[in-house]
Amino acid sequence: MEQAPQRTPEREAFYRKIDGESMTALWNVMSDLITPQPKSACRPHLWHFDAIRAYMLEAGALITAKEAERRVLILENPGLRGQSKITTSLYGGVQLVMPGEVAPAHRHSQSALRFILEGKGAHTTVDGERTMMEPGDFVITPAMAWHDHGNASPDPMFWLDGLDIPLVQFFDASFAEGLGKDEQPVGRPEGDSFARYGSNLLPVDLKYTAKSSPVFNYPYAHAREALEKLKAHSDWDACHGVKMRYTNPVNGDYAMSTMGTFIQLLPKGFSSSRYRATDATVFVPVEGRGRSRIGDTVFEWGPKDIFVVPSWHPVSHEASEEAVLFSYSDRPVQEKLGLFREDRGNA
Ligand code: GTQ
Repeated sequence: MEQAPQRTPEREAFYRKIDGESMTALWNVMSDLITPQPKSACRPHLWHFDAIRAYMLEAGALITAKEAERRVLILENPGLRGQSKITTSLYGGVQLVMPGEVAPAHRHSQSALRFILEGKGAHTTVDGERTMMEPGDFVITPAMAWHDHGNASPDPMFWLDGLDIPLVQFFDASFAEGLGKDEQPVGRPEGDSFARYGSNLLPVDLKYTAKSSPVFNYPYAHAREALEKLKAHSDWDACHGVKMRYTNPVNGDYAMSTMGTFIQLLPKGFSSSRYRATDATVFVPVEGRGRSRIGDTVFEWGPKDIFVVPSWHPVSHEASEEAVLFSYSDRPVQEKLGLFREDRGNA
């Protein structure tokens, strides 16, 4: 694209005149609007879990989950401060539920994913079914599903919340309501959805039209076992190691329609090729240690740290110990709209 044309007194006078009529000249803004490559305000960033955890426990002494509705510290991308965004299109936050607490039932048009960081024995109830959560589990709250969280365990429970808040905001499509009580009634036994939809089986006459997967807890133990099996076959992807995406078993699509979720294993000593893609991605190491180079920035990471790779920034990973990384991005949306692009560095 060409640079903006020169400004002259006649042109300036014209711009002022049309400005009063709520109009502006395309040729002055064209090169900012239609860029040859993605130009993002989003920046690479890493939050250490130890720091997040300490601040969260401070927040735990300041406010209850009930009063806060959700006791969450938002992870704000440093290039997008004040906007409650971890990337341009997605939200990230860390939620704490203390022993004995309940985060009261509500529902909204935003979809949420939970990725469990620490603690065992807290639960979430989604549309009448309860699931217990453990570290590494990926749990879904679909759009407009009633949900409340509780912790009957003796330990604080921490998880990462990923929501499509900025996408819903972009479309001005936000709806939300409270149930008016702490907990919704539980109508199905625990494990019902997993047995019905998550066992390589489906109900014989299933007519399923919802956008989100009917499986709402993808246990870490299952994902980890698959990765363990797959790493033995050394056909590791040069950019990703062994990388899998979470799927909706009904149609093989992403588990959620607005956020793609992934789990990958980097074998010890593995060093990945540079990769870039248009989906800015939030990574959460679950096990192991390593480092990621994002453009000129290098992050050393360990379990439960959280880092962001912005759109079209080249990234490469190195695992000093065998590592497992969870990640999420807006890739399903970009794919559906025909916008997703990737560069595996071999072009
Ligand atoms: O747990 O329902 O981080 O509604 C932000 C908004 C969590 C939740 C967040 C929410 C929730």
